[in-house]
Amino acid sequence: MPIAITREVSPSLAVCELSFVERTPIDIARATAQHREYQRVLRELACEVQVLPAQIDMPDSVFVEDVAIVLDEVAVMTRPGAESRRVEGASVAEVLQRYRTLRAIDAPGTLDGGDVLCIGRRVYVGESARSNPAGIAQLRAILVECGYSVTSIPTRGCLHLKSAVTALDDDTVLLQPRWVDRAPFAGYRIIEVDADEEHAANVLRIGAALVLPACFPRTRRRLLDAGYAVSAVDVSELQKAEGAVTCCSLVFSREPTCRAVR
Ligand code: CIR
Repeated sequence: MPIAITREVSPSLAVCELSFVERTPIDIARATAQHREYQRVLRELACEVQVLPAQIDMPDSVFVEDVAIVLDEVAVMTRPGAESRRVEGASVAEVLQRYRTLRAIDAPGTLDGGDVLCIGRRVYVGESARSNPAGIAQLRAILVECGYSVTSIPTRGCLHLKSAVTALDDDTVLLQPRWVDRAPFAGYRIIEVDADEEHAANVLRIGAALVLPACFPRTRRRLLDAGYAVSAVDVSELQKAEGAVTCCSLVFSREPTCRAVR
């Protein structure tokens, strides 16, 4: 059973960081209800959902994906690109250290988990406003030790690499061609998002199942037609905070396959 670490919506979510989305009012009660429904869907997909308490002084802390990268061998605590988010990692690290050896990205490196896409033994890292070359180099050094290849990929016009591309299985990616080039993913089958659903490339993969925001029915149709099982969740209030579905959890298997080498 995979573990999914989540954190309750902060009452201060409305003052979140925003980069490519205009600020509009966020209904916190609705965001909380949507987040609970998201957690329910994860449980339905056989995840053991762990819930950290809300942090009033950390507006973006519901987006736990950005503070850590959890692989079978190691968990890497990031140093988020937005300074306001650098306090979020400590309580997540407390939970993760029960399951994995922890490593960390140090200054001057910055890295957001939303920029890190793992497909099998391949790791793709977005060169974004949040993840800098020093952070990417540190991640590369840690993961190469564990036997992963690490490829950095420029993004444009979006917050993170995983805003632009996510994996549907180990051979297929879902991609928004406006925000990332297809070329680095030429070895995969590429499904593009529907042209009218700009933000639809961020899909959460739990085993063979996929979770997609409910507001992208056309892309969902494409995925269903390609044979995937897709659960739709309404995350409209979290999307106003520039969040999506991968960012609200850290999903990993309980048992590491081997220990990190140092
Ligand atoms: C931020 O700008 O950091 C948050 N408002 C949204 C983070 C979303 N994270 C993600 O998609 N991995």
